[in-house]
Amino acid sequence: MLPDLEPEALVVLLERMIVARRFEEELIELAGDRDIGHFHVYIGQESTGIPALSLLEQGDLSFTNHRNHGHLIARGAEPGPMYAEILGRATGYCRGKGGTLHLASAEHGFPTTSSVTSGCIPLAVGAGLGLQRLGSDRVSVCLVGDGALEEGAWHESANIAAMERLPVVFLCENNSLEALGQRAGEYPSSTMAASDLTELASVFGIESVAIDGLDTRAAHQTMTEAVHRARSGGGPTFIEARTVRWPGNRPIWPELATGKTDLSMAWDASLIRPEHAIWHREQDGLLGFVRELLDSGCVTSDAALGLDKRATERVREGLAFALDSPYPEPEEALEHVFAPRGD
Ligand SMILES: Cc1ncc(C[n+]2csc(CCOP(=O)(O)OP(=O)(O)O)c2C)c(N)n1
Ligand SMILES: [Mg+2]
Repeated sequence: MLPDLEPEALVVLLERMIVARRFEEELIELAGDRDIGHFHVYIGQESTGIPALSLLEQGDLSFTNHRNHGHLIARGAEPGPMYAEILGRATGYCRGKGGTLHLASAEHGFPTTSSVTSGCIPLAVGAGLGLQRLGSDRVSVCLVGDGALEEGAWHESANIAAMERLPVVFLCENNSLEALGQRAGEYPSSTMAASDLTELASVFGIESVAIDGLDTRAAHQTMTEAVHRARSGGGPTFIEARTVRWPGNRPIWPELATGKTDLSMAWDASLIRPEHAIWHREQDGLLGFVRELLDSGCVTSDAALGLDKRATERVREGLAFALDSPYPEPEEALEHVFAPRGD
């Protein structure tokens, strides 16, 4: 049981985790039918980002990367304009000019998104500096993968964040632990000399902690402490969430390797087939969270299925809205691209 969360709040977390999962399962299916360009999915990391980001408040800023879909859903973004953005439609959050790789929504606390690996780090630190200088108690959250820490931008930004005691939380989702590497045909993520990623932050004197990315409670609790530290002038925190790479994320193009998630597997183990059994039994944070909520009596299996039905309908309605939406007019190509000159 998550100690400081009411049952209603836990159900909201579960619903967001299901929406994030269904959103991307539909997306992968769509990509099988039509060419929508390259994209990355957050499947398998929901148990980190959803509890961590859902606790942010209005005015808190977050800067994410190429694996952003779950992060936006965590902060309340809607499937319709997200799909529209991915499909380049005028009704997307960035009017179709950002696509999946630069999917951002200022109204949900994502001013801009960079898929340049590590690009969001200086953006988040700069925003933290701005918030501090303005005397605000808002925080800036930097969402990166382990690969981003290979870049020089990490070291410069971490140094400044530490020296200035900036209100920044670095949430690094390390999905390299299970990766078999390039020779096995997998996507390379990071190759580090450091044996422990937290050392890359603690060397600057930044408070650093590693958590199990499948542990929803740990993600929520650690983020709560980090945000409190940032809001009260205690400076930055680095959280490394050790996550398991979803089998469908092993090839460069996402595949529905484990099929569409059947939530019933959480309470009926006889539905788990031998293929990917370890994933379904132990490594899927969504199924794990359902089990946790069932055990603590927060939801029943019927209630979980009801949430799933609602989430799936919401996602499908969003996709229909996006597919029905127009492309931007060619005359709009240069609108909202450059900041207006202040005279
Ligand atoms: C500067 C730069 N180099 C290379 C790439 C190509 N690229 C896209 S995702 C990725 C891996 C990033 O790894 P990580 O930050 O750990 O994120 P993950 O995909 O593992 O979640 C790379 C190298 C890029 N986007 N930007
Ligand atoms: Mg990675």
